[in-house]
Amino acid sequence: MDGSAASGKRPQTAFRQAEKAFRNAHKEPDCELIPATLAHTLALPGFGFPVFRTPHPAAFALPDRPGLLLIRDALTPEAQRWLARKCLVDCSKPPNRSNLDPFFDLPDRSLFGMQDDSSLISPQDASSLDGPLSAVTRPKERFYQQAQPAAALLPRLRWYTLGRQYNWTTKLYDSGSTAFDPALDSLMRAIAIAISDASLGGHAINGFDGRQYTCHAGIVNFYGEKDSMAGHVDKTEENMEAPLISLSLGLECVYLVGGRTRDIEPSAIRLRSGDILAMCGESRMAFHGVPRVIADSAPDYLTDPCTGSTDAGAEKYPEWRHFSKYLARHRINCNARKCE
Ligand SMILES: O=C(O)CCC(=O)C(=O)O
Repeated sequence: MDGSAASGKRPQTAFRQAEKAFRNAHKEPDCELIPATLAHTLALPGFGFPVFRTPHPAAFALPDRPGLLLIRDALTPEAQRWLARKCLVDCSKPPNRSNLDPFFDLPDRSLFGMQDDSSLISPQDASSLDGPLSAVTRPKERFYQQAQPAAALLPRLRWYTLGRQYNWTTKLYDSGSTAFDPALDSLMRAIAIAISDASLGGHAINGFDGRQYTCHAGIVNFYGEKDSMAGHVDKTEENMEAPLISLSLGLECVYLVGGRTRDIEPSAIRLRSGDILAMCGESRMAFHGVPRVIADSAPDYLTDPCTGSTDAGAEKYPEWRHFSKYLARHRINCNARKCE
């Protein structure tokens, strides 16, 4: 009899045990990645700069996680800087919603673009929180919140929702809808097309026709070095055949992916900046999470403050040194879903 049975406590699930081992004991990802076959090229012409390092990248699958597909180091350094600017500036502002919304009256600009602005951002006024979202996310601590400058709030930013706005409490897309960034949509669609008909040893990994792909919803997740994301399944989307496409930027992380229940021991992958992960088919129903972000692991082409100034469109954004400072200490995950 194990200790948990004797004490009457429920034993920890295999997923929970793995989360703890990878987080606290710093266990290293050890899963076997098997080369998979992409049937189409990875290409996005007319973007103004090369987006993908090669049209025929190395793709990998996991033998016991059907449907999961990893394309290593797919995005060029310039495309990664482009995506960082999209995630931190263009997408991180109203009307998209963030984890800070219930607590602060956020301005119409991104916090990232306001770091040198010393004006204070006020606590959210409870009377302005109307409708179904506010009923479930009413800030409990509003009386204790102080006004804050943007630079102090930025480390507390954990996510922004894109397109159809996901409500973490109701677990529905019931919080309105915003326009999905068209360039980001094109990028995700190019990936969806490239991974159509991907296979492993003659067996299909993804049977979804990427030409039908469009981004209805997405999340930009921001992780500091100590942050994690608990295991969960993304199953709100009506369309579970379309892949969930997920891009990594900045610090590396340990990514766990298991099966349909938490009792299945998950596999661990190290995700790096520029990687594309697609959850297709069966893996759309798999528990997954991020138990650990790995410090000091971001690539030089993101952390070097002197890089990026000649990138296409760079003049519209804050100087790269601000991004380089952020990316040296953070991981960004940008993911997209087709909902119907
Ligand atoms: O950060 C990641 O790679 C995973 C994000 C995720 O699982 C989610 O947003 O549902």
